[in-house]
Amino acid sequence: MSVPLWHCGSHRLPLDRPLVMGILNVTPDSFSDGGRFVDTDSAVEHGLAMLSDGADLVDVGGESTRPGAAEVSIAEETERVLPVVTRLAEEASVPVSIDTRHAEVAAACLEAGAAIVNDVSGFRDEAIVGVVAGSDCGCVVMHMLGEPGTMQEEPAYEDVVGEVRAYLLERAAALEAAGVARERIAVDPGIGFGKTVEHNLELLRRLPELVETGYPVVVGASRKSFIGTLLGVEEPSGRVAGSVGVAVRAAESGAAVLRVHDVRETADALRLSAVIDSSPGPAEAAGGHVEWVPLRSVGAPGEVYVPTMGAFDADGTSSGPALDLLFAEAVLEQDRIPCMFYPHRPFEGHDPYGFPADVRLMVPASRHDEAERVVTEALRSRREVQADTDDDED
Ligand code: PMM
Repeated sequence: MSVPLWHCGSHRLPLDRPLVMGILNVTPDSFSDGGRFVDTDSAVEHGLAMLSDGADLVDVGGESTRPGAAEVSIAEETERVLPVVTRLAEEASVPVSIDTRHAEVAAACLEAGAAIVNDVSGFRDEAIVGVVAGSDCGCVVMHMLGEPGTMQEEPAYEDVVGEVRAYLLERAAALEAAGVARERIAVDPGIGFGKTVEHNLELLRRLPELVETGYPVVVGASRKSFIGTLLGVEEPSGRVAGSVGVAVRAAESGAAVLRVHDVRETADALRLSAVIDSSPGPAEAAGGHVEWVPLRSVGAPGEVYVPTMGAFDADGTSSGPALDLLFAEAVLEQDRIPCMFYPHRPFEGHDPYGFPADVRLMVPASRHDEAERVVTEALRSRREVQADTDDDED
């Protein structure tokens, strides 16, 4: 079974487990982290820390869209985000996303290496559609009712899920008509954007209806006010546990990307939830051998581990993805490239090899390209030897 991929510039993000998108607001006035990362160095440092904590993507924003936020000019927004996007695109191994409604900001950030444009207005403006159509970036199409300044003034829907879904499909179709490939598009119901507490809950409860559209679904509920209202917690920093609960629930409902402030907490919770699903009980029962790696060490401080296995099962020429992975592990060990399995090693001694879809071979981000080259080459030679042997036998 092939894993669906989200195409974002040169990145291909496998969607066989939920991805964590870390939020980096470079604004003086966002509701949760406003004012914390206004200078470039502290913003970049926080972005890299989120990667060590397990973020698969970083989303940089320079305009607060909370009701009542001060207007910001395009020049000011660009000045806030561009240096941060530029540095992160250079230093981070994961895709950098730019959260903007403005074509000029999007264009400048794509030029600087951003791989995703996240538009909370759902690409309503022709100009930003033109910018993304002229690039190969990923696109997050979000639903917002009205405009940020007034969106929370008695928002009303006949059927919130039906209307949000229809809007997202209509905007995605407009992007596709402009030349954006379907594989590049993700959709987002826009939790808190022109929605009451009840609207947010209904969107989360009926999330599978958005997942059914076939587009990867992004959910951004982190620390938002409905969580504060429901828990009776005024301070956004007191909403972490509630936010993690919502993220895990959204992932179980099929969300592909969780946009969050609390990366480590969310990534840990999602990993544990995934491990329960891929628990190797049957392999152990069959006398197999299972080796666990501490989940936290995927992204240990100072060294970010990234998957390097995508090509192995896509290749399909060998006796199975688990054998390919074990072969790749041996090749990497020979070349002294550190690697580990996440969440655990394929089950040796178990026939057929137990292989939950989301086992990955991880290598340090800094050695990813080298690892991919070495393993691809080794797999190719093995295939050639195999083909020669087959010929001799004929
Ligand atoms: N929420 C905010 C900003 N940008 N983008 C997407 N795709 N989805 C969201 O839910 C979303 C967003 C506002 O929240 P923040 O201040 O926590 O960033």
